[in-house]
Amino acid sequence: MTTTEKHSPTAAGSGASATESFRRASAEGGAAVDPQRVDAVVRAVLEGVHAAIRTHEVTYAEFQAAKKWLIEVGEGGEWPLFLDVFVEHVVEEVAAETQQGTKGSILGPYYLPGQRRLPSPATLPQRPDEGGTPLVFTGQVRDVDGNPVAGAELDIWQADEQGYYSGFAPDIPDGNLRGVVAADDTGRFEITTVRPAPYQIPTDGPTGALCAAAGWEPWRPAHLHLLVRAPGHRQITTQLYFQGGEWLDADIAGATKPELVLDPQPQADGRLRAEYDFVLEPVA
Ligand code: MBD
Ligand code: FE
Repeated sequence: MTTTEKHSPTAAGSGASATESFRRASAEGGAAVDPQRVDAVVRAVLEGVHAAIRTHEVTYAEFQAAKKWLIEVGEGGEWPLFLDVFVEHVVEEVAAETQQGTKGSILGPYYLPGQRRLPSPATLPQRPDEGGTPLVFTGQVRDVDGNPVAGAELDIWQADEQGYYSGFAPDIPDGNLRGVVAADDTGRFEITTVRPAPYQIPTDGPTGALCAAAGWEPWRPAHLHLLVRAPGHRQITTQLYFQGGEWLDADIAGATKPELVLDPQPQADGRLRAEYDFVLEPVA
Protein backbone atom coordinates (compact mmCIF):
# COMPACT_ATOMS: atom_id res chain seq x y z
CA MET A 1 0.00 0.00 0.00
CA THR A 2 1.40 3.42 -0.89
CA THR A 3 1.35 6.39 1.45
CA THR A 4 -1.46 8.09 -0.45
CA GLU A 5 -3.60 4.97 -0.38
CA LYS A 6 -3.04 4.63 3.34
CA HIS A 7 -4.30 8.12 4.09
CA SER A 8 -7.19 8.57 1.72
CA PRO A 9 -10.25 6.34 2.12
CA THR A 10 -10.77 3.73 -0.56
CA ALA A 11 -14.10 2.47 -1.82
CA ALA A 12 -13.04 -1.11 -1.03
CA GLY A 13 -12.05 -0.11 2.52
CA SER A 14 -15.29 1.61 3.41
CA GLY A 15 -17.28 -1.04 1.52
CA ALA A 16 -15.71 -3.86 3.53
CA SER A 17 -16.40 -2.00 6.81
CA ALA A 18 -20.01 -1.27 5.83
CA THR A 19 -20.66 -4.89 4.84
CA GLU A 20 -19.11 -6.15 8.08
CA SER A 21 -21.14 -3.66 10.13
CA PHE A 22 -24.37 -4.67 8.36
CA ARG A 23 -23.69 -8.37 8.99
CA ARG A 24 -23.12 -7.70 12.70
CA ALA A 25 -26.30 -5.61 13.02
CA SER A 26 -28.49 -8.11 11.20
CA ALA A 27 -27.04 -11.37 12.56
CA GLU A 28 -30.39 -12.46 13.99
CA GLY A 29 -32.59 -10.48 11.62
CA GLY A 30 -34.36 -11.46 8.44
CA ALA A 31 -38.01 -11.23 7.52
CA ALA A 32 -40.21 -14.32 7.66
CA VAL A 33 -40.25 -15.99 4.26
CA ASP A 34 -43.81 -16.38 3.06
CA PRO A 35 -43.54 -18.09 -0.35
CA GLN A 36 -46.45 -16.08 -1.75
CA ARG A 37 -44.75 -12.84 -0.81
CA VAL A 38 -41.39 -13.94 -2.24
CA ASP A 39 -43.18 -14.94 -5.42
CA ALA A 40 -45.07 -11.64 -5.68
CA VAL A 41 -42.16 -9.31 -4.87
CA VAL A 42 -39.31 -11.10 -6.63
CA ARG A 43 -41.53 -11.72 -9.66
CA ALA A 44 -42.28 -7.96 -9.84
CA VAL A 45 -38.58 -7.08 -9.57
CA LEU A 46 -37.67 -9.53 -12.35
CA GLU A 47 -40.52 -8.31 -14.54
CA GLY A 48 -39.15 -4.79 -14.14
CA VAL A 49 -35.74 -5.98 -15.32
CA HIS A 50 -37.26 -7.88 -18.24
CA ALA A 51 -39.28 -4.84 -19.26
CA ALA A 52 -36.16 -2.64 -19.23
CA ILE A 53 -34.31 -5.14 -21.43
CA ARG A 54 -37.17 -5.25 -23.96
CA THR A 55 -37.82 -1.49 -23.95
CA HIS A 56 -34.14 -0.61 -24.39
CA GLU A 57 -33.19 -3.63 -26.50
CA VAL A 58 -30.32 -4.55 -24.17
CA THR A 59 -27.54 -6.39 -26.02
CA TYR A 60 -25.46 -9.41 -24.95
CA ALA A 61 -22.44 -7.10 -24.49
CA GLU A 62 -24.47 -4.91 -22.12
CA PHE A 63 -25.80 -7.95 -20.24
CA GLN A 64 -22.22 -9.19 -19.69
CA ALA A 65 -21.11 -5.71 -18.57
CA ALA A 66 -23.95 -5.67 -16.05
CA LYS A 67 -22.90 -9.10 -14.73
CA LYS A 68 -19.30 -7.94 -14.36
CA TRP A 69 -20.45 -4.82 -12.49
CA LEU A 70 -22.70 -6.79 -10.12
CA ILE A 71 -19.80 -9.10 -9.27
CA GLU A 72 -17.68 -6.03 -8.50
CA VAL A 73 -20.35 -4.56 -6.21
CA GLY A 74 -20.20 -7.73 -4.13
CA GLU A 75 -16.42 -8.02 -4.16
CA GLY A 76 -16.04 -4.36 -3.19
CA GLY A 77 -18.49 -4.74 -0.31
CA GLU A 78 -20.68 -2.04 -1.86
CA TRP A 79 -24.08 -3.68 -1.54
CA PRO A 80 -24.89 -1.65 1.61
CA LEU A 81 -23.81 1.56 -0.12
CA PHE A 82 -25.61 0.82 -3.39
CA LEU A 83 -28.86 -0.35 -1.78
CA ASP A 84 -29.00 2.46 0.78
CA VAL A 85 -28.31 5.11 -1.87
CA PHE A 86 -30.67 3.85 -4.59
CA VAL A 87 -33.34 1.76 -2.87
CA GLU A 88 -33.72 2.53 0.85
CA HIS A 89 -35.55 5.84 0.38
CA VAL A 90 -38.55 4.04 -1.13
CA VAL A 91 -38.67 1.51 1.72
CA GLU A 92 -38.60 4.47 4.11
CA GLU A 93 -41.39 6.26 2.23
CA VAL A 94 -43.60 3.18 2.48
CA ALA A 95 -42.86 2.86 6.23
CA ALA A 96 -43.58 6.58 6.69
CA GLU A 97 -47.17 6.11 5.49
CA THR A 98 -48.04 4.58 8.88
CA GLN A 99 -45.86 6.81 11.06
CA GLN A 100 -46.56 10.01 12.95
CA GLY A 101 -44.30 12.60 14.52
CA THR A 102 -41.00 13.79 13.10
CA LYS A 103 -40.41 12.69 9.51
CA GLY A 104 -37.97 9.84 9.06
CA SER A 105 -35.20 9.37 6.56
CA ILE A 106 -32.90 6.54 5.56
CA LEU A 107 -30.41 4.90 7.95
CA GLY A 108 -27.64 4.58 5.38
CA PRO A 109 -24.57 2.33 5.61
CA TYR A 110 -22.53 4.16 8.27
CA TYR A 111 -24.39 3.74 11.58
CA LEU A 112 -22.37 2.07 14.34
CA PRO A 113 -24.14 1.08 17.59
CA GLY A 114 -22.64 1.27 21.05
CA GLN A 115 -21.15 4.76 20.95
CA ARG A 116 -20.17 6.82 24.00
CA ARG A 117 -23.16 7.98 26.09
CA LEU A 118 -22.98 11.70 26.88
CA PRO A 119 -25.32 13.71 29.12
CA SER A 120 -26.67 16.94 27.61
CA PRO A 121 -25.14 19.50 27.18
CA ALA A 122 -22.67 17.38 25.22
CA THR A 123 -19.80 17.85 22.80
CA LEU A 124 -19.38 15.04 20.27
CA PRO A 125 -15.96 13.34 20.43
CA GLN A 126 -13.66 15.14 18.01
CA ARG A 127 -9.99 15.49 17.20
CA PRO A 128 -8.03 18.38 18.75
CA ASP A 129 -7.69 19.85 15.25
CA GLU A 130 -11.17 18.89 14.03
CA GLY A 131 -11.98 21.02 10.98
CA GLY A 132 -15.32 22.60 10.22
CA THR A 133 -17.40 25.42 11.64
CA PRO A 134 -18.48 24.66 15.22
CA LEU A 135 -22.21 23.98 15.40
CA VAL A 136 -24.43 24.06 18.48
CA PHE A 137 -27.55 21.96 17.91
CA THR A 138 -30.36 22.34 20.44
CA GLY A 139 -34.00 21.39 20.82
CA GLN A 140 -36.55 19.34 22.69
CA VAL A 141 -38.07 15.89 22.34
CA ARG A 142 -41.85 15.91 22.77
CA ASP A 143 -44.76 13.51 22.31
CA VAL A 144 -47.55 13.92 19.74
CA ASP A 145 -49.59 15.93 22.30
CA GLY A 146 -46.74 18.40 22.78
CA ASN A 147 -45.65 17.13 26.20
CA PRO A 148 -41.93 16.89 27.02
CA VAL A 149 -40.61 13.33 26.88
CA ALA A 150 -38.36 12.08 29.70
CA GLY A 151 -35.53 9.62 29.14
CA ALA A 152 -34.93 10.59 25.51
CA GLU A 153 -31.67 9.75 23.74
CA LEU A 154 -30.26 11.10 20.49
CA ASP A 155 -27.92 8.61 18.82
CA ILE A 156 -26.08 10.89 16.40
CA TRP A 157 -23.41 10.32 13.73
CA GLN A 158 -22.08 12.45 10.93
CA ALA A 159 -19.32 13.01 8.40
CA ASP A 160 -16.43 15.34 9.17
CA GLU A 161 -15.43 18.52 7.34
CA GLN A 162 -14.07 16.36 4.51
CA GLY A 163 -17.21 14.24 4.19
CA TYR A 164 -15.71 11.13 5.84
CA TYR A 165 -17.21 8.96 8.61
CA SER A 166 -15.21 7.50 11.50
CA GLY A 167 -15.15 3.70 11.26
CA PHE A 168 -15.25 3.86 7.45
CA ALA A 169 -12.15 5.89 6.62
CA PRO A 170 -8.57 5.41 7.79
CA ASP A 171 -6.93 7.83 10.22
CA ILE A 172 -10.14 8.98 11.94
CA PRO A 173 -10.30 7.82 15.59
CA ASP A 174 -13.07 5.35 16.43
CA GLY A 175 -16.18 7.15 17.71
CA ASN A 176 -15.21 10.50 16.19
CA LEU A 177 -18.30 12.68 15.62
CA ARG A 178 -20.54 9.96 17.03
CA GLY A 179 -22.36 9.77 20.35
CA VAL A 180 -25.52 8.89 22.26
CA VAL A 181 -26.68 12.12 23.89
CA ALA A 182 -29.07 11.83 26.83
CA ALA A 183 -31.59 14.70 26.88
CA ASP A 184 -32.61 16.18 30.23
CA ASP A 185 -35.84 15.13 31.96
CA THR A 186 -37.82 17.69 29.95
CA GLY A 187 -36.46 16.30 26.67
CA ARG A 188 -34.14 19.24 26.08
CA PHE A 189 -30.73 18.74 24.56
CA GLU A 190 -27.71 20.75 23.47
CA ILE A 191 -25.08 19.11 21.27
CA THR A 192 -21.88 20.82 20.19
CA THR A 193 -20.33 19.47 17.02
CA VAL A 194 -19.02 20.75 13.69
CA ARG A 195 -20.90 21.34 10.47
CA PRO A 196 -20.36 18.29 8.22
CA ALA A 197 -19.39 18.49 4.55
CA PRO A 198 -21.48 16.98 1.75
CA TYR A 199 -20.84 13.25 1.15
CA GLN A 200 -19.42 11.99 -2.12
CA ILE A 201 -19.88 8.35 -3.14
CA PRO A 202 -16.35 6.90 -3.50
CA THR A 203 -15.35 7.45 -7.13
CA ASP A 204 -12.94 4.47 -7.13
CA GLY A 205 -15.59 1.76 -6.58
CA PRO A 206 -18.40 0.23 -8.66
CA THR A 207 -21.16 2.52 -7.32
CA GLY A 208 -19.07 5.57 -8.21
CA ALA A 209 -18.27 4.00 -11.59
CA LEU A 210 -21.98 3.56 -12.26
CA CYS A 211 -22.64 7.22 -11.42
CA ALA A 212 -19.84 8.31 -13.76
CA ALA A 213 -21.07 5.99 -16.53
CA ALA A 214 -24.64 7.30 -16.23
CA GLY A 215 -23.66 10.96 -15.80
CA TRP A 216 -25.13 11.16 -12.28
CA GLU A 217 -23.65 13.51 -9.70
CA PRO A 218 -22.42 11.20 -6.89
CA TRP A 219 -23.26 13.54 -4.01
CA ARG A 220 -25.43 13.73 -0.90
CA PRO A 221 -26.04 17.10 0.77
CA ALA A 222 -24.39 17.64 4.17
CA HIS A 223 -26.42 15.95 6.89
CA LEU A 224 -26.59 14.81 10.51
CA HIS A 225 -27.87 11.26 11.12
CA LEU A 226 -30.07 10.65 14.17
CA LEU A 227 -31.89 7.88 15.93
CA VAL A 228 -34.19 9.47 18.50
CA ARG A 229 -35.68 7.17 21.13
CA ALA A 230 -37.41 7.27 24.51
CA PRO A 231 -39.13 4.65 26.68
CA GLY A 232 -42.70 3.99 25.49
CA HIS A 233 -42.13 5.71 22.16
CA ARG A 234 -41.34 4.54 18.64
CA GLN A 235 -37.73 5.18 17.72
CA ILE A 236 -37.30 7.44 14.72
CA THR A 237 -34.48 7.17 12.19
CA THR A 238 -33.89 10.46 10.47
CA GLN A 239 -31.44 12.95 9.00
CA LEU A 240 -31.20 16.73 9.21
CA TYR A 241 -29.92 18.84 6.32
CA PHE A 242 -28.73 22.44 6.02
CA GLN A 243 -30.70 25.28 4.42
CA GLY A 244 -28.93 26.54 1.30
CA GLY A 245 -26.47 23.62 1.34
CA GLU A 246 -25.05 22.20 -1.87
CA TRP A 247 -26.90 19.15 -3.29
CA LEU A 248 -29.95 19.75 -1.09
CA ASP A 249 -32.14 19.55 -4.20
CA ALA A 250 -30.06 16.87 -5.93
CA ASP A 251 -29.45 14.15 -3.31
CA ILE A 252 -28.23 11.02 -5.14
CA ALA A 253 -29.95 9.03 -2.35
CA GLY A 254 -33.32 10.83 -2.74
CA ALA A 255 -33.55 11.08 1.05
CA THR A 256 -34.19 14.77 1.76
CA LYS A 257 -37.55 16.10 2.98
CA PRO A 258 -38.47 19.78 3.35
CA GLU A 259 -39.37 19.19 7.03
CA LEU A 260 -35.83 18.01 7.78
CA VAL A 261 -33.83 21.14 6.96
CA LEU A 262 -31.97 23.10 9.67
CA ASP A 263 -31.39 26.81 9.29
CA PRO A 264 -28.24 27.45 11.37
CA GLN A 265 -27.58 31.04 12.38
CA PRO A 266 -24.07 32.41 12.89
CA GLN A 267 -23.48 33.64 16.44
CA ALA A 268 -21.25 36.48 17.63
CA ASP A 269 -18.66 33.88 18.77
CA GLY A 270 -18.38 32.47 15.22
CA ARG A 271 -20.27 29.28 16.00
CA LEU A 272 -23.43 28.23 14.18
CA ARG A 273 -26.58 27.61 16.20
CA ALA A 274 -29.47 25.45 14.96
CA GLU A 275 -32.64 24.40 16.71
CA TYR A 276 -34.86 21.38 16.00
CA ASP A 277 -37.62 19.76 18.03
CA PHE A 278 -38.46 16.07 17.66
CA VAL A 279 -41.92 14.54 18.04
CA LEU A 280 -42.20 10.86 19.00
CA GLU A 281 -45.36 8.78 18.71
CA PRO A 282 -46.29 6.19 21.34
CA VAL A 283 -45.35 2.57 20.69
CA ALA A 284 -48.12 0.74 18.86
C1 MBD B 1 -24.22 8.30 3.43
O1 MBD B 1 -23.58 9.14 4.26
C2 MBD B 1 -25.53 8.17 3.62
O2 MBD B 1 -26.08 8.86 4.60
C3 MBD B 1 -26.25 7.32 2.80
C4 MBD B 1 -27.70 7.18 3.01
C5 MBD B 1 -25.65 6.61 1.80
C6 MBD B 1 -24.31 6.76 1.61
C7 MBD B 1 -23.60 7.59 2.43
FE1 FE C 1 -24.64 9.85 5.78
